[in-house]
Order: sequence, then C-alpha cells, then structure tokens
Amino acid sequence: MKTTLNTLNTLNTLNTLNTLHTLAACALLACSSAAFATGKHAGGHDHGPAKAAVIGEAGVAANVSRTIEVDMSDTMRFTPAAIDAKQGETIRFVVKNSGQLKHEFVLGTEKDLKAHYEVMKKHPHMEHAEDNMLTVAPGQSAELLWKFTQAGTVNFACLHPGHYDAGMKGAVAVSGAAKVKTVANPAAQSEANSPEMSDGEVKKIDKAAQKITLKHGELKNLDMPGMTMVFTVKDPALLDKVKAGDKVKFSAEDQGGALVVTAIELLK
Ligand SMILES: [Cu+2]
Repeated sequence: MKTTLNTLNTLNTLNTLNTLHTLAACALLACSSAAFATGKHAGGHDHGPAKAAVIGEAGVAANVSRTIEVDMSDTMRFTPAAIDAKQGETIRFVVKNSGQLKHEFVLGTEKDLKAHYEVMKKHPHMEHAEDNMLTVAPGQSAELLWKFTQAGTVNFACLHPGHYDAGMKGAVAVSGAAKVKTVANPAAQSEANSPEMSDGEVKKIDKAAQKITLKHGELKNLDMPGMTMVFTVKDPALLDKVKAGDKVKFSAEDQGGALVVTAIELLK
C-alpha cells in the first residue's frame, strides 16, 4: 500500500494544514502537554510485540472472512464507528478517505492510541508505517488486513493533530467476555548505546523521494518511543550505504517539524 505524497509542493501544503491542525489541537487542549506527562514514559513502552498480541496481528489474505468498508471524512468521523468481529477472525478493512484532509486509520488499545497521539502532536509531520495502520490521502482508499486474536475491545482512531480530539475514533468489539488489557513489556525496549545514535532496522528505501522507513528503538532526543516511521534523509547519499533489512545506528532530528535522518551507520 502506497499513499505517500512525495512532491515538495504537496508536503508544503500538508505542512500548512498540519500547522493549522496543531493550532486547533492546542486550542482544544490549552496546550496542556503537562497533563499527559505522567505515565506516558513510565515503564516500558509497549510499542513492541506486547501490543500486537493484545490487539491482534497483521492478517493473511487467504484467511480473510469478511470485508468491512470504513469511510473517513473531514467531519472527523469514521463510518461505521462501531464494528463487531469474532475472536480469531481476519477482516479486510477497506478504508476510504472521502475528505480533503489526510486521515489515518490506526488500530490499537486506547492507551497506545493516546500515547501515539501525543507523539503526533509533538511531531505533526511524522509518517508512521506500522502494520496496524493506514494513512490515506484525500479521495484514496487503502486496505488493511487484521486478525483479531483476543476477545475484547480494539479501538481505532485518526491520530492527526486535532482529529482524535475532535472525536475521530471508533471501536471493534471482538466477541467474547474478556476486556482487552494493555500489558507493559519492559523487556521489549532496547537500550540506546549512545546518546546521539539510535538503533534501527531498515524496512524500506525510497531514493526518488529521499525517504527511509526505519523500525527504530527509543529516540531519546525526540522523546519518541520505538516504532516504525518514515524519515526524510538530509543527504541522499546516505541511502547508498544501506538497504532494506540492514541493522543500523542512526541520528534523527526534528527540523522545522520534519523528522530528518542526519547520519546513518551500518551495523555489521
Ligand atoms: Cu483524521
């Protein structure tokens, strides 16, 4: 699935939109980032395997039992916002963005979604690339296959700044009795060996767009937990040094809202 908007013009437009959204989010929350300061970084970040086990896992096409169409609109609503599923079922979500703004469909526990949303507000231009999410450009559709492995509630939301606060969220009720609980997994977090370089694994390289997708550990300088993200590279020559699958050390900076990789080293 590829919905990345690559041209600089589009990026500039999006930057403007995102800035407006950030302002809207700030107004709604009175910029009270302190209110979220407690707990978010206490203990291990459960962005690793623990989370996947709770909400389910990426589905396989051969096992799809149903297709569910979900519409995302600029009224900041998902239609439908309430979805039923059965434990063990693999659903093909066909997610359409009928609005003019970029929206995303992210599955997660409410706790994970809120934590990610706070990161998105700090870094409005970040591009995620996780299995449990889709970013859909205006007028486009995208597909996500997901297997619901546990009974309970799996939430979903659009984490673009302002959208979640405006109510862009929903839930999948997975039949069964147990309520889904988030399990902290301190062991999943890798230690950063250097204050400047972070650990990462190259998932994808797009030389034309000067972008690299990295599954990374905690980025201490950006106050960001481990996840998979698309970064812009400062110097396209950096992309000649690595390929998909490589384990690397890298440095990333927030440059005017864009997350930019400034250095990358191959780990042998
Ligand atoms: Cu949205």
